Amino acid sequence: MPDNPLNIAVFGESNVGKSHYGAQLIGRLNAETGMLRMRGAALDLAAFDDVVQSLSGGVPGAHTAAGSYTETILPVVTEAHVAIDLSWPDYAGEQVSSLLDERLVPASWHQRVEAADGWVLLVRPKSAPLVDDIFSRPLGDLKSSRPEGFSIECSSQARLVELLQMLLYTRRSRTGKVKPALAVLLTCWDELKLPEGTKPAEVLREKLPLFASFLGNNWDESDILIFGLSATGVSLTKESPNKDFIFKGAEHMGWAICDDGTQTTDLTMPIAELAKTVHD
Ligand SMILES: Nc1nc2c(ncn2[C@@H]2O[C@H](COP(=O)(O)OP(=O)(O)OP(=O)(O)O)[C@@H](O)[C@H]2O)c(=O)[nH]1
Ligand SMILES: [Mg+2]
Repeated sequence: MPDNPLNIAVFGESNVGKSHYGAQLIGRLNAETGMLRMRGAALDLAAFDDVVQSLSGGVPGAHTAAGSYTETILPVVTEAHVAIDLSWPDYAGEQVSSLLDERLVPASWHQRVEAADGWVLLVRPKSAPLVDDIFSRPLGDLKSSRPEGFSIECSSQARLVELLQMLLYTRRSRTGKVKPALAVLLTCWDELKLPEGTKPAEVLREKLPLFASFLGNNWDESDILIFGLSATGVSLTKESPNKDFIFKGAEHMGWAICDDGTQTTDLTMPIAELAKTVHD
C-alpha cells in the first residue's frame, strides 16, 4: 500500500444530495459489500448522524445548516489495495452560491482544492433546467422578453462552468498543479424517469449541453468519468416514511449507474472508479 493515500474531494451546489450520499456511503462502507472498504480505525462521523438516523426511519434528512462546515475524512481502500483518504465536506450548499457571487474561494476550501488528486462533482439535472441565457440567445432578445428592471442571471450550467473554472484557477495559481481527474455524478437519477440502460454521458449531453462541452474541451477523455447516482433510490417525504428503508435497512436502498448504463447497488463504485483513473 502506498505511503501517501490518494486524496479525493467532493463538491456540489445546494440541494444536490451531498449529505444523503455521504450518509448512504457510510452505510455501504459499514456493510462491507462494495468495491471500497474502510481501512483504519473508527472515525468521527457525527456530521452525518442526523441524516443516517432520518434514513433509518424512512424519512429525508435535513438540509445542512447555513454557516456550518465540517470535513469528514473517510480512510478507505480499493480492491486493488489503493489507499484513499476521501474528504467528504458537509457544508451548506449556499457556500457555493456565495463563492460564485463573491467570486472568492473561501480559505477553508483551499486545502481540499489544492491537495486533491481527484474531484467528485455532484450535479442534480432536475434542478438545472435548460433555460435561455446569454450563451443561447442575444442579450437584446433576453432583455426584451423580460419585464423592465429584471436582472438576467447565469443559467445553472453557466454556474457549474464558473465553479469549475474558479476551482481550477485557485489550484493552478496556488500550486501550479494540473487539473485533477474528475467524476461528475448526476444525482437523484430516479427523478429523471429514464429508460433502463440510459448512459450517464448521454444524459449529461442532452440535459446540460454547455457544461458537457466545457468538460469535453477541458479534460482529457481518460481523466473524466460520468456516472448516475440515486443515493436513496426514491423520493422520501417526512409525511409518509418509506417502509423499505425501515424494514430492509437504508444500506439496501439506492443505486448508481455505470458509464455503460448498467445499474449497481454499490454506491462506492463511482469513487472506486475515480481512484482507478487517478492511480493508473
Ligand atoms: N429522489 C431523490 N431525492 C434525493 C436523493 N438524494 C437526496 N435526495 C433529496 O434531495 C434533497 C437534498 O439532499 P441533501 O443531501 O440534503 O443535499 P445537500 O447537497 O446536502 O444540500 P445542502 O445541505 O442544502 O447543501 C433532500 O430532500 C433529499 O431527500 C435521491 O437519490 N433521489
Ligand atoms: Mg447537506
